[in-house]
Amino acid sequence: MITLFHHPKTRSTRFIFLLEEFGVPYEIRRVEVRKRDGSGAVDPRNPHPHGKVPAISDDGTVVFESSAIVLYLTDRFADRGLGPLVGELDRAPYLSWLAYYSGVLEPAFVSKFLKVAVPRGTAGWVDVEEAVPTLITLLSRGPYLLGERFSAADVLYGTTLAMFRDTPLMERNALIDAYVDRVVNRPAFQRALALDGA
Ligand SMILES: N[C@@H](CCC(=O)N[C@@H](CS)C(=O)NCC(=O)O)C(=O)O
Repeated sequence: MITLFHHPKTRSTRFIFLLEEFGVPYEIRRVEVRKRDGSGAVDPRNPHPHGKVPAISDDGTVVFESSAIVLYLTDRFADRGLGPLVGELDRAPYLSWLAYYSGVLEPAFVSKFLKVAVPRGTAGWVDVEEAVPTLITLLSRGPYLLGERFSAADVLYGTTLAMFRDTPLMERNALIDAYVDRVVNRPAFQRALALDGA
């Protein structure tokens, strides 16, 4: 049984979405997190090494960090077809875009949000102005990151772009809009909002 360590309206909400997509039994364990205003503390019940959410436990086996959790779950529930497996043609782009999510896209948005200029050629990531067009090019080839196939990676990207598309952090774009709508209109996302507990 999967346990999701969760706090409402955070990066763990999208894992309710993902677990709803899988349709497997899971429980949500609400934990507290440190807040942006400096309040709060690391919750000792949360197995993430920095008390961040999401983290999961699979009958005691802990996985933390969003991209790792996505990969773990798609391999663990391989029959659900939500991620290409070893030996499948799309495995390479799947791994690449999962790593890109945490290694490039998140740092790009967070740097811009914090008004930190990304030092070209030095940081391991690029700025939003370079990252988003890369995604637009990708999405011009198909409705999802892997082309015709919806995968768990779209849960990460779709929910992230849903959060930022209406903000000054990125320019509005029709392809991104259509992509985000495809992802957030899925019934599992609507169920996740109801279960979020916010
Ligand atoms: N790199 C982590 C980021 C997780 C993260 O920063 N989560 C926020 C909530 S959206 C959090 O737990 N913040 C509390 C803290 O940093 O102590 C991941 O992608 O899973």
